[in-house]
Amino acid sequence: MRNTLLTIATSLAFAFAASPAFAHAQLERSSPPVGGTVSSPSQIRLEFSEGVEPKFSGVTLSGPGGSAPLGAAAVEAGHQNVLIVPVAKPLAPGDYTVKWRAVSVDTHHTQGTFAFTVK
Ligand SMILES: [Cu+2]
Repeated sequence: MRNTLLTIATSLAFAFAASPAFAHAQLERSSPPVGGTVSSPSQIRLEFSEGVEPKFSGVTLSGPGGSAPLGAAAVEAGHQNVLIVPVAKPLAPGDYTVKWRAVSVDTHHTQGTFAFTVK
């Protein structure tokens, strides 16, 4: 019985270590916030759980007028885990979808989608 439990515990540890969603660059916080309602933002700011490579990371933004023009993605000074993407033009009111992709400093890829509303 003791050996069986130990085997299960070991298997779980391996399952977590092998999971691609574990310990990579996950989105922890964003501005505009996920599901939030805001005035037209001047930038999209994404805070990840670990450092990201701005050359291989970025976002697309789509809304009522189609795809919104964005500037080049960069990391925030002193915060390799924060990706900043300038919004080129004021956004018309409506619902927007952010699709982000990130390559973390350990070269693992993650991606996700969230929505916000411009009032
Ligand atoms: Cu990783």
